[in-house]
Amino acid sequence: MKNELLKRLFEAKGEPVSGQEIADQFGLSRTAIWKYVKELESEGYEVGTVRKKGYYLITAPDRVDEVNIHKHLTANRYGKTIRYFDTCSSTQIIAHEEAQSGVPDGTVIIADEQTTGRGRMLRPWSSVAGKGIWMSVIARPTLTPQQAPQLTLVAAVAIIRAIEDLTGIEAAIKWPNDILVDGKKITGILTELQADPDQVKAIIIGIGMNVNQEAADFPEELHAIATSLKMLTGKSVDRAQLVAKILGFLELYTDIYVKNGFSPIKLLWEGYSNTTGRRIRAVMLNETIEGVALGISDEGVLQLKLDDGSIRGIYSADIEIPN
Ligand code: BT5
Repeated sequence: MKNELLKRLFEAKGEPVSGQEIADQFGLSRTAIWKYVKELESEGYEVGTVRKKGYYLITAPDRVDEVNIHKHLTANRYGKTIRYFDTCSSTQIIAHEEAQSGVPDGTVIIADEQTTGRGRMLRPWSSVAGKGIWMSVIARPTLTPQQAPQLTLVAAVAIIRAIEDLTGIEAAIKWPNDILVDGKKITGILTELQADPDQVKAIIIGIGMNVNQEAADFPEELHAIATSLKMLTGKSVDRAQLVAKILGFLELYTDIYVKNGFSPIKLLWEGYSNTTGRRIRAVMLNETIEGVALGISDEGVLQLKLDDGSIRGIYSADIEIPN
């Protein structure tokens, strides 16, 4: 009901909405509606009252909840169902549980703050309150498990397009899962799989994006390697609008991948890659090798040309760019 009231306030675009009418429609008392208004105010919404006319919305907080995201959403499936948390351990953990309970394709788990956000190999992911986008999309594309890792690359392209559309910033992709601006990380992607041997059940696409942080919001060890959209432009960005943009592009490019294969995505991806043609170092669990990055294969595997002329396919690594 609170969400319904909020929706009406938004739709009225600052004009008063009659508390009596809503109360009648939902079989509630006017006091009940007033209590919901008070709840909204405690969440940071500013609501005004006009005698005999009703309530109107003065300002809304920058919240990444369902109502705010739905104001901007253009996707058909992605983001239709959104579970928002003020704070949670990790949206990735909740998304895994939800995926097993059978939620629909495109369900989004999103939090204002994560207390134990994580990256690959359980590395910590800094997820302070009110400043970033910490979300996991539960996608159920008809793909084989072998085709699933490419979804990281599909997501990277979608995120770059969304950032560019909303801020004009041209970001670059560092294979496989980093989005960088001026060499500093602005977004990390963590793609995890739930699958049978021959069929994907769910791909959990975790996206961590730094949006409105100032330098001081990052822990000391990230100062040299992380940045945010606000640090780059000096302006705050509406996080809910950005989430909606990301979901729109993510649905678009996932559908293109499922329908037409990886080639069209690969083309876009290579245009945004900051490593193609450069000498790089691939740090893997058991070895570190250097060579020239040639690009990616149709399987999303990084092709590295070693100094002896041989070509190695890299499936998973941290990439460094030597000086
Ligand atoms: C990643 O891992 O880049 C994937 C991050 C995915 C985070 C999202 S948030 C929503 C969802 N829920 C989760 O719990 N996770 C996902 P990786 O490539 O392993 O990079 C991790 C490294 O990035 C860390 O070791 C730090 O060096 C650095 N790092 C941590 N927090 C950062 C931040 N906010 N911005 C930039 N770099 C960060």
